[in-house]
Amino acid sequence: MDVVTLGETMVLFAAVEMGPLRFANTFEKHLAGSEANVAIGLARLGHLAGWISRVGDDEFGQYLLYTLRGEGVDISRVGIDPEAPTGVVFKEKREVGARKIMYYRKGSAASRLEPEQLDGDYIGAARILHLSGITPALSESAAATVHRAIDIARERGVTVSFDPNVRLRLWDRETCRRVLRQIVPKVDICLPGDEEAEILTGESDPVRAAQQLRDLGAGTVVVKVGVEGSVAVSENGLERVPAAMRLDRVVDPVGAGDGFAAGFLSGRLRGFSLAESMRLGNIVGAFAMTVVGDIEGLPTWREVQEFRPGQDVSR
Ligand code: KDG
Repeated sequence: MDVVTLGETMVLFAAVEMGPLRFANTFEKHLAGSEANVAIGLARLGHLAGWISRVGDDEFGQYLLYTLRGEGVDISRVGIDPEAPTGVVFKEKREVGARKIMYYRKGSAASRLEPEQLDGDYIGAARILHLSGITPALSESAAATVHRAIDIARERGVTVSFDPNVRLRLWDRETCRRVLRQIVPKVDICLPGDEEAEILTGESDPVRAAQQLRDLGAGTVVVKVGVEGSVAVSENGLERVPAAMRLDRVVDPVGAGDGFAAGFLSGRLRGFSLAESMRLGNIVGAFAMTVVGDIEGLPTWREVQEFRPGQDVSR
């Protein structure tokens, strides 16, 4: 595998009608799970990606496995839990105001991830292990699994990539900050959004926040700053890359961060510079916002190249 990811994926039911969920009668079914989104994004860009998780022994679990398998993601290390269900999430549709999401994931199969489930050789053979801050919020055993996966990767020289993915519906701000700050020193690549960087550091300026996360011990920190693109602090100093495109209409911003991670990691795998990798992240993230689901908009490598005619980004 080029990249192995680990985390929960749920079935998402996105309301078709606008407004509060109580009035929604029709729902579209999608797959939703940050780390699986990244694996799918990487597979579309031509990389070998694997996803480690657990799903329930139910129809929704089968749906997730069918979809990931269909996208070419390796699911050989996904456990099927006979006792716990696949997680479910519902999402409102709103033209203005924040869209609410409702999780039904407590006690889900993926929340029962255990360190013993990890196959050290599988992680050890990858070039990058990608994780998110959602998994440690799921349960004690899921948090322990994240730490064990990182330890395996570090022992075997695998690059560790981490998107803090702060989800304050899953835990309180202080616990989130404390637990995620314990992970940051162990990662080579840290990919927060600007608000997440502020939660982790208390610093609203993205460059200063990135510097603080680097001071904590992260290798390269890339902060996503929405329409302004992204900024990075690495051993070579500061890098700023503007947004790749201005979208006339954002259909759904959810999934943009995962698109960014897929594009950025693809850049690293291809040997691109930090700035080129950030640019690729910005492009793939923007594609993800053009659709309701998290994964449908993720581009293939060919689409990425066609998006920038006249500029060959391949190597
Ligand atoms: O990054 C998008 C994810 O947040 C979404 O797919 C759902 O993984 C998810 C979560 O746990 O919130």
